[in-house]
Amino acid sequence: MRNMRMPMARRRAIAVVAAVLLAGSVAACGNSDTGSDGGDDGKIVLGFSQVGAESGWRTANTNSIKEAAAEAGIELKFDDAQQKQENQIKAIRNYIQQKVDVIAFSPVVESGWDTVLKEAKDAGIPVILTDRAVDSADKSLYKTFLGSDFVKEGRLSGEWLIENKKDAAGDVNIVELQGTTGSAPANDRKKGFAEAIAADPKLKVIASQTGDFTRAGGKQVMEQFLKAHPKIDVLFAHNDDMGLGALEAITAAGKVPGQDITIITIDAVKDGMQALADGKFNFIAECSPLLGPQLMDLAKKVHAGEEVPPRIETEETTFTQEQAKEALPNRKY
Ligand code: GYE
Repeated sequence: MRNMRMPMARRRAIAVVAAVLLAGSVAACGNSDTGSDGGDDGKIVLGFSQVGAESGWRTANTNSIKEAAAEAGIELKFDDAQQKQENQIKAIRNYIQQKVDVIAFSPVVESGWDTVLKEAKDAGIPVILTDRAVDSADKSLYKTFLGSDFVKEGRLSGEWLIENKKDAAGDVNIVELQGTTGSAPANDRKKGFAEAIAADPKLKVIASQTGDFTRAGGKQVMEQFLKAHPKIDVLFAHNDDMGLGALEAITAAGKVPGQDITIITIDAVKDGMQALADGKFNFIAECSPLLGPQLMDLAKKVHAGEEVPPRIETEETTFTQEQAKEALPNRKY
């Protein structure tokens, strides 16, 4: 009855609001019931924020994601953050505004994600961490983390070195080229390696600095190491690219890589495997960049509201020079 006494304009306005609300809830139902809406053509829309294009690994990872999205019929929105966290946060906020169905990203560093992840959660958009982890205490901010065990990669590298240098007389001087400061692979590979070599007190890390996962960085920092330290026995590089850059510095300093200096790297991309097969590197712990197909699978599942395991680990191996020669012809990246 009271309604009847309302002015006509007011009643109309309420009707419009109600209609909009109803339409909104129908659309939202459609979303969760059918498991697809987003794209104009009904495809799932996945917003992906990539770290950058800093290494051979990253290029292979980007290709894998683009190819797998096309194959899975998922519409991919892709952004390259050029190794900057602020660019990643911007990209994620854009994806939230565009109401994509799923957000995935490879966090350049581990810290500082809680605010933007909370925004995605409040917008009801599921997030998948790809390749690298975040250190958020609230695990409900993302659905799952797909990627490698970086601590294990560091540990396997250290264990190989212990075995390789078990008969060495006197101190074994190690220099370390770290990945991007604050990134999960740099933190974890350093940790795993240090834990493993602690078992043999003659193995000593005499210098450790970031080369930012790039060839240029690896070369530049290795030049400094060679100038500052007359006796370097081992180089542990957190990825192939920095090791490849360091090769140039080592050769320029008149030393023979793989002989005068034992070189251990991580990734096992083609150029790294070639250096290993050629005797310039001595050991590589593999880290697979081919995460695309699993990521698309997970995107479909979280979009459909299915439960997924909170951690999905990539399967990996290690390579000696002999094993690299054998594996190289069939390497995909
Ligand atoms: O090892 C390195 C890249 O996050 C696992 O990032 C990845 C690392 C990879 O730049 O080459």
